[in-house]
Amino acid sequence: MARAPLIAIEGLDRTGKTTQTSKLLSHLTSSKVKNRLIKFPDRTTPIGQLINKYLTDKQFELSDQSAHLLFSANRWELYTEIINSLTKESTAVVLDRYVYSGVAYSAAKGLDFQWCLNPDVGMPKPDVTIFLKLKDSKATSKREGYGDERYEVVEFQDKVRFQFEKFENESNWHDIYVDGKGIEEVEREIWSVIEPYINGVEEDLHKF
Ligand code: NYM
Repeated sequence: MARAPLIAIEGLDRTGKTTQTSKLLSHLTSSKVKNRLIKFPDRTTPIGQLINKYLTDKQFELSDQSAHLLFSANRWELYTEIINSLTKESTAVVLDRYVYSGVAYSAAKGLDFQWCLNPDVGMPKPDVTIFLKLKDSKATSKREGYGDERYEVVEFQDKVRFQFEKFENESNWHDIYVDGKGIEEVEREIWSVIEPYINGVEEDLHKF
């Protein structure tokens, strides 16, 4: 028996994740695959609202550890929904950021990598992860609105990228470079990675 796939789209800030995630959902729908999007942080939940304040209000201070645990708690708020979608509802779940972002952003601040992963232990592992990658992290700093939120600073993004790269040996992790490519070219590359998974994956869910 097969179940629906769990697909994660990861990347640094402003690499086009949200645009590409919506393109991917359209491809899934055209291929008659039931699908849903979950974006992390999910800013609509009670914990998500606190995270939104933290990200947008630079006067609102939290310790790095507390912020980290809130991001993880925000994923646990959606745990049951994710599992039910994949199993009971045969619905592919596309995640716009996930555990990898959680670890990479906090470890980039200097928190211990394994400590950062621990609160997410038990969350389902994606069947396939796309990492939208930049050769030059300055490339996106010219995008409109860059710097509005906490973390949107080129030097910090370089540190985040270094932490993300520690996950590159995860199974089913795919790097896709975005610099100098048009939206459609990246969209085609993503689809060629995802398409083999859309008709279902082996039933067992792997966990972090
Ligand atoms: N972020 C996101 C974290 O620091 N930890 C996490 O666990 C997650 C999911 O939130 N700069 C950071 C990365 C982004 C910020 O995400 C908001 P987005 O995708 O820009 O809304």
